[in-house]
Amino acid sequence: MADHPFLLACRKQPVPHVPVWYMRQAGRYQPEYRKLRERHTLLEICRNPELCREVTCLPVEQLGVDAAILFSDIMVPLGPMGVDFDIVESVGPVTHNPVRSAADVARLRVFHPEEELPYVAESVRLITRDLHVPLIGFSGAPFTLASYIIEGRPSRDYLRTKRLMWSEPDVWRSLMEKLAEVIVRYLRMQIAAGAAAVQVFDSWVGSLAPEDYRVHVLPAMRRIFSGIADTEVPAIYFGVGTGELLPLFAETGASVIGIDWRVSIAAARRRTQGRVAIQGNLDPALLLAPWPEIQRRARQIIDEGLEAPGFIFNLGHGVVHHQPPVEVDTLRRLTDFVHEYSADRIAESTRVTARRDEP
Ligand code: 1CP
Repeated sequence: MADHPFLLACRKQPVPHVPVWYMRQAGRYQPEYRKLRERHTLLEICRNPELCREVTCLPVEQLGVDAAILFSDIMVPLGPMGVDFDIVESVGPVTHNPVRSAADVARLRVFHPEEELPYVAESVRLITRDLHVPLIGFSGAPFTLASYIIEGRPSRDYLRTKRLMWSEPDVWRSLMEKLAEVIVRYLRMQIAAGAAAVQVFDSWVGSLAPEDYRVHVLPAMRRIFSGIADTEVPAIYFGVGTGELLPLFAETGASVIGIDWRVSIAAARRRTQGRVAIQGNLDPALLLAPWPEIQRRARQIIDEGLEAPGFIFNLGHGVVHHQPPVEVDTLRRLTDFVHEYSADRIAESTRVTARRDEP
């Protein structure tokens, strides 16, 4: 498993083809998932290792992707911290007891995931028992998790979150530290159970100015990545709209940075000074476009990705939930295209290098 293309790319080592997986590759666009969701809530699937295995592995079989991602939600570890939440249909995570004061933060419990979330480790063990590609474990990042528990629901502008950050910096720091500690423990549990890589989702941190990110978020991110560094599994850090934050992302200690479609791969490499591998960045809306347009844009991304070592093809954000849905066939075709086109390009450049080296 150590020399699987996905893990090689994470470590910026040579690959036979560009590895590919998709954020939200398990979800509503799949008829099988929609069927399962008629009988089970999202959290029921997360808590049941057999169902979790089924949903996690389905896209690997259906799409032929190079990695699986544990089926769960970023809210899961907040439950044992004392956050009372639901995942509401067509809304997302809703917190019934939002965290808005020093006392609210003081009440949050830093717990032992092995004791309180044993089903997550059990799912990882069950999934990795016969999975033939690496399993990515994951967690939400402190800022993005804080945004859900402070706002109480999905937000557009994060006004309460930013107000707390600026007006009570000590309370904010304590919240970031508690979340970071829980995240380190939670990721370590997934790695110990068999996750071959982890991704930390900071979906909404792109709402911050670089100065605010540096002061109010970066310390917690460094703590997270240094807290799992000894495990030596690749750590991917992803956010949306983070173009201006990328130089600071390179200082977090993550080994791979996930970018969206608003920033080019070349710019991302420059801004991170080539220190990390890059993952991305097809606009997920393109999956609703005609195939020739998808193919044209995928080709551009692969060409750019291959200009330096360390590239993983992905979307710039998750597969969209749309009516009519993204077709499973489109993602299958895209996966095959990424593999075939990149393998040809890599084989060609290897031949050119070999010819050049001839005496
Ligand atoms: O039942 C459903 O289908 C509802 C949609 C859904 C799904 C499929 C939710 C509610 N969560 C999930 C699973 C999930 N969540 C996965 C596993 C699927 C996979 O990748 O294959 C992952 C990795 C997440 C992580 C997650 N949850 C993020 C980070 C990634 C991202 O998309 O930015 C975030 C922000 C959430 C919160 C959340 N949970 C659900 C929704 C609809 C949302 C977003 C709400 C919002 O817009 O703020």
